Amino acid sequence: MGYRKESIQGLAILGGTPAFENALHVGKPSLADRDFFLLKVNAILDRQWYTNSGPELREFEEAVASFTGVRHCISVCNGTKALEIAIRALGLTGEVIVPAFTFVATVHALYWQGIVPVFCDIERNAHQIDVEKIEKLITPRTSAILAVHLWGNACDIDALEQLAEKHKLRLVFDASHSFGATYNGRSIGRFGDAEAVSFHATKMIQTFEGGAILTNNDELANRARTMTNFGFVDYDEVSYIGTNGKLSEIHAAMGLACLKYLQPTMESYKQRYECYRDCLGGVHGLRMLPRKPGGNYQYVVFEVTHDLPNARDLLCKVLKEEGVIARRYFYPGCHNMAPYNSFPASPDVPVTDEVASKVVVLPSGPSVTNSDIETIASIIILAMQNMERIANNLKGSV
Ligand code: T4K
Repeated sequence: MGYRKESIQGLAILGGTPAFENALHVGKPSLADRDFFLLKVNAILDRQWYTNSGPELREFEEAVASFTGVRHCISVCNGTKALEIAIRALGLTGEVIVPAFTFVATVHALYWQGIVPVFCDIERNAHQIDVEKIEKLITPRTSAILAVHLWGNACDIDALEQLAEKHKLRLVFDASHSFGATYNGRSIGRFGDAEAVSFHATKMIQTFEGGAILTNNDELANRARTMTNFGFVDYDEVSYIGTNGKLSEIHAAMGLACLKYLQPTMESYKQRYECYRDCLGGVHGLRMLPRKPGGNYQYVVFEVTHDLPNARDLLCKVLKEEGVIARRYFYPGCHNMAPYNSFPASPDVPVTDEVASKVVVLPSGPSVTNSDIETIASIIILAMQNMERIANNLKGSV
């Protein structure tokens, strides 16, 4: 890191930035047992069975299903595809209610299938979909609610299940952030009609790229698995439209290598979260997002509540110049991104708009040490104390 106290205080800053790949990033990949992975790579090469439901994939799916306590795990090539296939296999149509504050893949997965996303606001405390605002968005065209367990915390599953039941809607969860998290003591992955997880390189369990559909519904699982493999139910027999959503053997092997380290990985995320809380809890102008019981600690999320309206962006700029790549996830909100920003009616999502202008996600991957966190915290504290001066010095550049 290029941290220099004098430079920040003098605010002549912004020189000597380290190379991008040497900076501290939000999403460094999780630990994996490297020797175990390499042994598996050799076995895959010897076996010459590289994809199409080989032994590594089957073992990975069984391990994920057993860990989450769900009947079926259908692994796919990424989390976006997991959402798309779940949506399609459930036969969703018309409109689906989805939070405006999420990674854009959640919303794209709907629109890609010709389904209109109807944006719901989030609640203020933990940024989850605001269940109380859903009911007024339901129309005769609504087929489902697609809720997101944002930041590794479960959303209000009981209330969502009741609402879905009352209105006879399907309920799907985007659990991309939430592997390893629980809700009332039960693993995320077991709720709703289906849950979609991501095993992207930046996630708690990663397969380079990857994802899975988790469900207890046998029929849905069967359909999703068939759709993942072009719709084939037998050699030469296709029963419905499918796609190529398969995860390869080498990806599955990486997943197994990461699963071996799941407990220490989760523990290390918790430890870094607590270090941030100890260093930055109570700093004026900052609010650390609370972790809900059972949350997995994957994301370290703050809101910059400083009076200056662009304080969050100024802080990100200072951090970047000091070699810390903090992220403004999920700015500016999906409803403000194309093509959704040209929908005829703008959604009423004031909390999303406010939160999107305040959130900063700090580096918390396994390569981030306590000493890195202390340094990041020092930069942030200095920047918060000098925000007006930073704003003057950077006028026009942010
Ligand atoms: N739903 C939700 C709620 C999601 O958050 C996501 C994905 C999805 C659905 C879709 O799942 P996938 O189809 O992706 O499986 C990243 C991830 O690419 C994305 O998976 C994730 N959510 C999203 C929150 O973050 P970007 O555009 O921020 O990625 P990028 O390349 O800037 O990487 C983030 C940081 O991680 C960088 O600062 C560098 C570091 N990094 C990244 C990679 C790929 C590494 O250190 N090593 C790496 O290999 O989207």
